[in-house]
Amino acid sequence: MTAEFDLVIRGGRIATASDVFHADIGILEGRIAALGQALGPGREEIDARGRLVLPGGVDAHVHLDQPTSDGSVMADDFDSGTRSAAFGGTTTVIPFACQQKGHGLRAAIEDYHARAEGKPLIDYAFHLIVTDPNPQVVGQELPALIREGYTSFKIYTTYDDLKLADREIIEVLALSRREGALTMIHAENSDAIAWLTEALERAGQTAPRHHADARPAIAEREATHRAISLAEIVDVPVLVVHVSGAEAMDQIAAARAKGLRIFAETCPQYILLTAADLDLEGFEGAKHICSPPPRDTASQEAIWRGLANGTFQVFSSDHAPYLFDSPTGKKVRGEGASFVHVPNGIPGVETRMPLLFSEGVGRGRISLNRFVALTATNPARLYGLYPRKGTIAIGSDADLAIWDERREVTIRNALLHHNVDYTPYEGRVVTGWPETVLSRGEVVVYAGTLHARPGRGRFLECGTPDTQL
Ligand code: DUC
Ligand code: ZN
Ligand code: ZN
Repeated sequence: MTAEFDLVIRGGRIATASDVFHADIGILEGRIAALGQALGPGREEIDARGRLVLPGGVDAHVHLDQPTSDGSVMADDFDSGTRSAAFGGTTTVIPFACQQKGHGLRAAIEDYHARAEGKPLIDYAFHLIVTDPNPQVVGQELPALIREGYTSFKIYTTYDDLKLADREIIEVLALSRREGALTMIHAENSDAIAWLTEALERAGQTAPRHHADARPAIAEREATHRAISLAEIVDVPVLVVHVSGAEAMDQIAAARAKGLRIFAETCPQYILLTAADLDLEGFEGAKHICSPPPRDTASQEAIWRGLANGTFQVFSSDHAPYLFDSPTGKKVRGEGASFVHVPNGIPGVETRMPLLFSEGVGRGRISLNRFVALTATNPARLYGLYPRKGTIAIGSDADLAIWDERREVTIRNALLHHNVDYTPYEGRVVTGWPETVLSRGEVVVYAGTLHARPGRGRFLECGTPDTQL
């Protein structure tokens, strides 16, 4: 019998953001060509009976090979970072191309494309980080780049080399409104953090755990409230990234209850870590320094509520890969340096989906459909990649992950594929893991082994963000 499809995935239990059903998936030329019972033969076939078939994840907040200003070096480039993503069931990543103050955005884009050249295993797009929204950038560069497929950008209210003043935030929001782009905002009050940090340093309180004291939830709440208010004044949607707990989340929930289109992202560290993880023996707490910092167990519970009730639309890793035991990583200023000099960020691109699956779906905190929405469909929609990415539908790219939902895995850094020398989740037991992962119909991970070459991943131009979620 001649083959009707390049590949048929047979008999799996398929979940999308809205449905769960048993079907075969017929794949032709990298796309899903048919969904049905007893589909005709494929040139190749994968038996997925007893397995769960999900859309490949879209990790919309990933830092790869991003230059830093403190001498540290990100441990993952577009090769190791995308490989690690794929092994964790993710088939699209959206890292950041960061504008250097005083330089244009075009230069940043060219630099990041050069960094990616020949390396990605899976498909990728770019968010821009806008650090210098001068009239040339806002008036000319950004509108042109939005039309070229860079339709989302992150702005900061903190970090001296990144932060924008309120007037600059308003200019970026107004541009997003005019051009149909989506602004993502890192919301923490910079001056409050600086004041608290100086007081802690004067008192000699510089151990990693004081990072959490320097960046309290109130500072995040204030900046979140301000971001929402500015977006309301401009009358444009905004997405608040890496929300850490109830204080900021309540601002978002209240705004959404008023009918404002405020979107929010959270990350594994805010449901699984607390500030106590910054207070480990010696310098170990530095492994968990990220911003905003993890909070407490009540915050974790609040975040779970927000994941379940739709306050959060997106669950990303904020993968920021720094080696722990290295002078180019967390110890860039030596072991025992003040928390101020520890690079911010933790790795998590590979563990993002298994952790949420196990802790969320496995423990009955969120439905399987909500899991798919948070990890794949909603980020694809919000960042203009849907329905090509983020779902299982006829015509969509065949980006799929076949999960063994019963497989128990003890997370060990040695099992992971990133270039970082630790995972914050060492020793944690999860149930459910993606075994086989396809990108545009090509098997990239098969039964836990790598099956494709770096460089096959394609750059994705993003369309207009769908803010009707
Ligand atoms: N915080 C950020 O804002 N970005 C990277 C990592 C982090 O902790
Ligand atoms: Zn951030
Ligand atoms: Zn980040």
